Amino acid sequence: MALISPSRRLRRTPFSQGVEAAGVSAYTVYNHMLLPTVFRSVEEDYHHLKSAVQIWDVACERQIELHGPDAARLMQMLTPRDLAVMAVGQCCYVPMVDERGGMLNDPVAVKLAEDRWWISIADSDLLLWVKGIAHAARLDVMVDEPDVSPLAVQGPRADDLMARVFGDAVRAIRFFRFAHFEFQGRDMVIARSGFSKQGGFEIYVPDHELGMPLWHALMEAGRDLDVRAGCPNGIERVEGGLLSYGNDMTRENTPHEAGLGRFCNTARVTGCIGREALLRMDRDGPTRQIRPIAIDSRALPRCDRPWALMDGTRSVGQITSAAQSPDFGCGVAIGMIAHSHWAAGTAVQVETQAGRFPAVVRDGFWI
Ligand code: THG
Repeated sequence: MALISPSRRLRRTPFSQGVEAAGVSAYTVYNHMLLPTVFRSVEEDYHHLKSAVQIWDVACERQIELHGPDAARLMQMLTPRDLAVMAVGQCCYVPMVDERGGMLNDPVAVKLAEDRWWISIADSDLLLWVKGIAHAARLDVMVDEPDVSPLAVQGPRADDLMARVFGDAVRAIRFFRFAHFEFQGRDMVIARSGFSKQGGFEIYVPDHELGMPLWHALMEAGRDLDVRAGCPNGIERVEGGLLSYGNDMTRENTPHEAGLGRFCNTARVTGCIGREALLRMDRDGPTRQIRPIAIDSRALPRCDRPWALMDGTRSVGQITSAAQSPDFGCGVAIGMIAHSHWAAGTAVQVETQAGRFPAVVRDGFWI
């Protein structure tokens, strides 16, 4: 593939300099920003992520800040997940839908204070929707994108590395909780979260100038832990069933189809957008849904377009993410498949640009 021309519209991050020095070999574009996808090779990065610790430039997980008396009310308008039970210091994975119940984003909500929230967004222009809602509903709340850039520390040695830079107190942070720490005299929100199943943290870096000093401090402190620059890994995240908005689900899908029905408390949440549509979906149930699918393959082409899922000549769904797994010795995939074929054990075929492969629906993801 040809190169993509950089320009102001394709934003660099506070860590881009470190990423480049570490020898990044491929990027994708996410929220109009650079997101590394490969350093050495996807396979080598994968084995290293599962055995050591990596520093990830995930600044493209942009924050939408809600601040003001109506922040909590606006937040609950934006998601069918019940936020009444959410405490300050907590993070929540929250589906967001439009008035028809179509997925707009699947961000992580971060409750900083009763009247101050961050929405840590996936790849869609959610800021425009949130500003539009706040304005049209005449809410008393500031909606903005602050200069806050997440840096993830992921892998089995993440706790040890983080303790060296921030102190042993980071070890006490529970999953999807955060606490405040200091780095060079500045406050940083640190959460136990991240887009891998290997464990780790996300540091919300509060301005551009702190980016490279923090990057260097982590790299320095982790030398003997074999710390490396890394990025969300295309094999590991499919093994773990972590969904990618725009790939695995779009505005054409409901949270129920995306398997995110468990994060919707629509009956209880009276003020959320899309409520009527979601209640109908609660009643009827989806006719297609995301499933883990094992492909009988030795190697797979790049899954850069949806692959048809076939039962003979009949199309029964599509694969939206897939990769050959070194650890499981098969192709691992995320697919949207019709009710008639979604039962675990169902045999199907996958139509790729490199030909047809046999596949089987699984009852759970690999990790
Ligand atoms: N971290 C932060 N922001 C993000 C992401 C992130 N924004 C973009 C994108 N990732 C949002 N999508 C996801 C998808 C899955 C998870 C987090 C964000 C995730 N899921 C866990 C799981 O499915 O096992 C836990 C979900 C739960 O139980 O609450 O972590 O990664 N800051």
